[in-house]
Amino acid sequence: MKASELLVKCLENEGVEYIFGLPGEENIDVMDALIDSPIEFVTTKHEQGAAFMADVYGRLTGRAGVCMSTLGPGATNLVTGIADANMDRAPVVAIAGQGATTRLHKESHQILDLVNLFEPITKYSTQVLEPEIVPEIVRKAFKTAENEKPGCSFIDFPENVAAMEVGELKPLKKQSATEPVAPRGKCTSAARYIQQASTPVIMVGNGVIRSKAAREVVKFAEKLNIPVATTFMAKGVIPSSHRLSLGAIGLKSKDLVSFGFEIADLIICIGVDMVEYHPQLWNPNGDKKILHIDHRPAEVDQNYILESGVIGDIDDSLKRIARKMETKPDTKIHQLVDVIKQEWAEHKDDTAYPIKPQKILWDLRQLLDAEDIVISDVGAHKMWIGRMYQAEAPNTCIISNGFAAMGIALPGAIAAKLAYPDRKAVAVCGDGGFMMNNQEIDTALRLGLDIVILIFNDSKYGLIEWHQLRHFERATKIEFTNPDFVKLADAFGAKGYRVNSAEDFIPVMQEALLDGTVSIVDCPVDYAENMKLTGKLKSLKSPI
Ligand SMILES: Cc1ncc(C[n+]2csc(CCOP(=O)(O)OP(=O)(O)O)c2C)c(N)n1
Ligand SMILES: [Mg+2]
Repeated sequence: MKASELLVKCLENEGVEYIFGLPGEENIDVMDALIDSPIEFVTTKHEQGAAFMADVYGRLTGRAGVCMSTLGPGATNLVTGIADANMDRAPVVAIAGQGATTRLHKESHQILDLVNLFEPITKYSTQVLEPEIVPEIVRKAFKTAENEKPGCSFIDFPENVAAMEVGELKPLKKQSATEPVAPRGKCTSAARYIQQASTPVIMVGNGVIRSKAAREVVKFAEKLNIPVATTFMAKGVIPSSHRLSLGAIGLKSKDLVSFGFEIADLIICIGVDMVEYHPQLWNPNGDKKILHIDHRPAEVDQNYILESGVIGDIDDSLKRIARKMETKPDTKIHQLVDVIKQEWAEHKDDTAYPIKPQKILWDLRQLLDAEDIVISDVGAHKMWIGRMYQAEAPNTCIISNGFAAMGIALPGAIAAKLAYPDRKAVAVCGDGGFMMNNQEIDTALRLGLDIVILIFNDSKYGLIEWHQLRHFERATKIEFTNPDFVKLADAFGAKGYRVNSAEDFIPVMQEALLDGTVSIVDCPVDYAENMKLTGKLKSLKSPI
């Protein structure tokens, strides 16, 4: 057996279904070994697309998504997607071919020190220097990527090592550690802090989704009667329609939910990770009492000083804390729930065109089932989705808010459809982000996937215009020209639609969702709403 065949056996042993990537000269041995494997290699049009697919696959399944490239330029093309996965805490294993070990010591065609390149954007970055160590390296890569907090592993596989004979080595047994539980004293003191608090609020982060503790969070909130706000990356942990849901927190400016945090005398942070949302934004004076319930100790931050931390399996901690607790009375924060929900519905009957982002998202919600998946790209549309899209279940609204890289949504929708073939997958993109990875339409078509790409069309880098206007009251260099998206769809062999009025949106989307192929919906959006929101939030008076 060759080392490349052993690598593939090790990947099979890890339960890998798909490898997203691009073949190259230096990974031909692995590509050849894959012919005899049940693992499906998904050929993408760009390595960045492959990395984003692995990223979203990992985030949705909790099992490492795998992507592969060749050396040099193939590997550098992986970088953005890998950095995104690593910072969004999505488990990914990236493998790159490399030149032979006989030429790594000198200047040589396409040779780059990949282990060092990937070091700051992974949890583990290594090179296979001997064929015998393949089983250990693969096992370690998956274990490291999948363990809390998840992230990326990178394996550099030189071509001469890949071709070497290894004899009959076997993959290592898959083992995963059981999360330790929190000490009893910590649960008791957490219960005491909550008991003493008169106006507590819960803030939930993506750690809850990763550890599949959403149901327990809802039970905990219900038993204690405490309202819950989620980060953008934790949308759906508590259904938006729930009587205790305050929606999501994530804007840089003050928002309705901020009034709840302002008056709260205890903020119970569950699975919260500050890469998702900076604590300075909800605790500007650093004086809030914070209870941190998570798998891992909190990051050090002057705006995140803890009253107490409960470190251990989240599900278990919540059960044990709740057991000691009585239901608490309603507080003023409860009154925010209705105010926030009224705002989601404010523009549902608006017929203005271009369409208001609020109206698009309201209508989109009506068209999708609770388990269908929306993947947001990065831009102004993400802010609206984060703030207003009503997610009803965890992992049904994927937002990148750690690294926040444009271009994730279309490859992400491909991964979502592969992970959950029975659910609908809608990539909601800005026109800028869509154009960064639109070539993956071909990948989706080749795979025979039905996905809908909904483009918020403003012919601008809308979010940047919004920032510029907020800071300087004028904007620069944010405009661009789009291709005709309907013709672009046609050129790929996909379906293309243009929304010509607000009333058009639902029927067009209904058709697109039923097409059974890749459909692109070009939807002109009215981003005048961005600055209107800024103005509104600036002069917001507390409704409670
Ligand atoms: C890869 C990448 N480049 C640049 C940025 C900075 N950035 C964030 S949003 C944005 C503009 C997004 O424009 P578009 O995709 O059209 O979405 P819109 O804001 O118009 O909804 C930019 C340039 C980023 N997050 N990621
Ligand atoms: Mg745009």
